[in-house]
Amino acid sequence: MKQLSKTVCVLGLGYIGLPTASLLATKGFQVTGVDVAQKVVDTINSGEIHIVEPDLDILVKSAVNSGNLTASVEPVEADIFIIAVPTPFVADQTETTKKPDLTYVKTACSAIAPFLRKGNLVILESTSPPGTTDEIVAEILAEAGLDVGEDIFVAHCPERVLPGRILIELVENDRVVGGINKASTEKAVEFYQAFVRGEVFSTTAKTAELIKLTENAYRDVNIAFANEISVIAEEEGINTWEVIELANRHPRVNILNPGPGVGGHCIAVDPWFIVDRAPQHARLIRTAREVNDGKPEWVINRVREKAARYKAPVIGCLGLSFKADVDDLRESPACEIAEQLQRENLGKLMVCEPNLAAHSQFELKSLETVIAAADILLILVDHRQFKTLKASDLKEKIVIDTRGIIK
Ligand code: SAJ
Repeated sequence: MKQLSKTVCVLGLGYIGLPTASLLATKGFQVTGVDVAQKVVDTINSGEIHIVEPDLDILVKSAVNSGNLTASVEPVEADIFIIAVPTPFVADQTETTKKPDLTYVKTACSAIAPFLRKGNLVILESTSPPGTTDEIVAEILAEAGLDVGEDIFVAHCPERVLPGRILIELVENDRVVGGINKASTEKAVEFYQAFVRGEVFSTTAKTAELIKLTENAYRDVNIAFANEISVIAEEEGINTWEVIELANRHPRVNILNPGPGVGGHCIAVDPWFIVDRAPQHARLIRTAREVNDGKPEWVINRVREKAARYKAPVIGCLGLSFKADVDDLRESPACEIAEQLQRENLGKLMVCEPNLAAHSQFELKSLETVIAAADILLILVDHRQFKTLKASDLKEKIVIDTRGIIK
């Protein structure tokens, strides 16, 4: 693998930017990581981290100690700029379609424009609607007065890593790189080939943007199918997990896992970017979003039915994060359910989330405490700590297992 002693400036030190910045630093690049939050910058400069991700603490510490990674609130001049900032929805939308909010991308582009020099490469990794790299990124960068495409090169290379496996997938996954022109694509491909073991594929910027959205919409549609089957099965009194397990023994069937809904900042968000772009055609994609977004309410209803049997039930909620073994609460259906149960005051709520030290709304309890006290046990996340639970330990309780972990 080639080692290049180039300088890189990474904008956004979150779940993608920080692992990317520290990986590059340990591969010999001189990296400046930029974040708007001073606290994040200070934490990283002291060799610590502000997010939970396996082995990231070790990587950041060694990157910072080597002198190759420095965090800052301001961008610096560099050979390569990587934009890894969030692309959420526009806040407070009452519409049925949600619109992407590109403010952070625009702000990051404006922030680096004054630091651009001839020969620089700018890569957008943030998930973005088709056209963003060509129309928004390239146009803002042109404010630097350089010829975009000739003097500076611009490409989109969507991140594809799975939280919980980020450091492995950053290196192992194939990547799709789309430049605003051929020269941009070539420069960006060369850069990724220096540290990615997977294959790096070339395309256009707009195609790369749609590929990323397609990947997450594909997953969302398939999870929606599993969630729909689970509701149908449960209401028939049939065990969902048995249906899926045995249906999956057919050689051409591979149903995903139902759950309490779909969360995270990716799969619950990105399909809307397609719906927003093509509302008349994206019918299946929209319906999948609605099915998955409707699942928490269905789970809450099951709790309401069970709670009605008690005068003052203790409801134990296991898990708050959006998926197993992470501390990330973004768009988490588990959080949505726990918050709604608290609002409705159906009983005494007790919450266990082993990946968080504290939560602003819930007083977190140990697994043992919740299990001992709960009349109704609601399993919302399949954290490894919960997977050891057995049906025989929970005999006296009503168990609502949204993840199918109790055998
Ligand atoms: N989920 C289910 N059933 C399943 C699989 C997942 O209910 O069978 C739920 C999870 O519990 C979670 C949500 O879906 O709430 C999403 O979890 P995930 O692990 O499938 O994916 P993310 O959001 O952590 O990461 C996804 C990945 N995309 C794909 O797998 C196509 C990742 O590779 C992307 O980089 C990431 O989105 C992103 O940043 O876009």
